[in-house]
Amino acid sequence: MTTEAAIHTSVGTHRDREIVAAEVIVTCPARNFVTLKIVTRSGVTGIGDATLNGRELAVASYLKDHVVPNLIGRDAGRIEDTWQFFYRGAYWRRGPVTMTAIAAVDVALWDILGKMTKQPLYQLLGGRSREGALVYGHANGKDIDECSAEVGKYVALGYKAIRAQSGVPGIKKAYGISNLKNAYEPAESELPLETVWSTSKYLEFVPKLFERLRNDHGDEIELLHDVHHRLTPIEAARLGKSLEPFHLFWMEDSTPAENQRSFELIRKHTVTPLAVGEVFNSIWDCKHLIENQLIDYIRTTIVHGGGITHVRRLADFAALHGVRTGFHGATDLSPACMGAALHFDAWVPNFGIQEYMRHAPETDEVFPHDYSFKDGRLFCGESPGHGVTIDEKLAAKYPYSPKQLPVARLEDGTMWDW
Ligand code: EZ4
Ligand code: CO
Repeated sequence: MTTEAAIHTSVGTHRDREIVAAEVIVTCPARNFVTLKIVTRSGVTGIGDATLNGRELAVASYLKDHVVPNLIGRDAGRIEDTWQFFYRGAYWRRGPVTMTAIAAVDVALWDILGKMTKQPLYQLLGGRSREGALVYGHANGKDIDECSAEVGKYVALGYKAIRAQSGVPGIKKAYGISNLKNAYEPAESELPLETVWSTSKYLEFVPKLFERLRNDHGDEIELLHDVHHRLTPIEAARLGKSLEPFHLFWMEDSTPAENQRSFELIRKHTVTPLAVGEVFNSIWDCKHLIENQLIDYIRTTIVHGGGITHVRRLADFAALHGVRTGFHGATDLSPACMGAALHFDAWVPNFGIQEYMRHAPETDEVFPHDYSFKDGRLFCGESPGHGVTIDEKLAAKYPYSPKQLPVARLEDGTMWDW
């Protein structure tokens, strides 16, 4: 027989690789996560993160209602074809819900391929370019004193790069500030929390924060800052310029990026490196930014950018233009995303940095994983696939809890970007 079903390869026969089950698991161990689990006829299981913060059930429904019925009977080894099927086959292109769902399928299939070939994911991508991925942690405080003390704690933990966010005098609830007992979790209420924003107060304050951090912690530590889409392009240019003496590793999301040309204006005025893209879901969201070298780091993640298959394409495109990766890694991206990201980070030649907000202990227990932190870096493990599994029994003990992200208004009540 020369039919495909009879051809025996190192990844089994077509029959072995046939997808026989796919399940969407929604769980809330400290926060909500959506996970897709795919099982082959030979009993190999792979998982992919499908979490879209504040819109979790939209992705769960997209997967259950529209993707899972198409997965049954497919060859789990046809990763590229499956990606193209769900991307082109949806007719409706791109968008965070679709691309997150496609990513979940894609990552689960790469995980299965790793297990079938007994190779860690980084090996399938082309092998290691480095041992560990430089990560940045999150220091924040209600004021400069508290923020600086937190930076000190991260230095003591061995971090080489730290994102700093501080409460701003006159702004009641600035972005990125936790109560310090818990990690910062913006989706904290069932309906969006209303926050108030003042650009002028913020712009006056931020250079003072970084002046103090350089005074307290020296020049060697890498410092980062997230503007979280609050400024207009010219305001972003001013902030970048005023932060130049403190040589930040990057200024993140300084203005919304739907209009990619906005960054031309920022770039014209400042040499502060620019990072953007945690809300992007395809190469098309950053094509102009990358081609014109308007940014330095692209933050699109595996989970929201269509999985390994699409983000690899994006990273290769970025490499041609001197743009490096700096994946989003907040706690609303599950350990399954972090595992996949760390394998990608171990391989990708144009790696820059990886965001790392530590997950809550409950989250870590539901998603057993083999990555580990040492000396400011995260190291992916050597187990086949991406090295992250899900304890379904434990997951079932944490039912979904509706939560949405906050919104922001200017002081006169006008809706603004959160
Ligand atoms: O607000 O992940 O860089 N990190 C961030 C995060 C995002 C949340 C949104 O779900 O901007 O804190
Ligand atoms: Co951000």
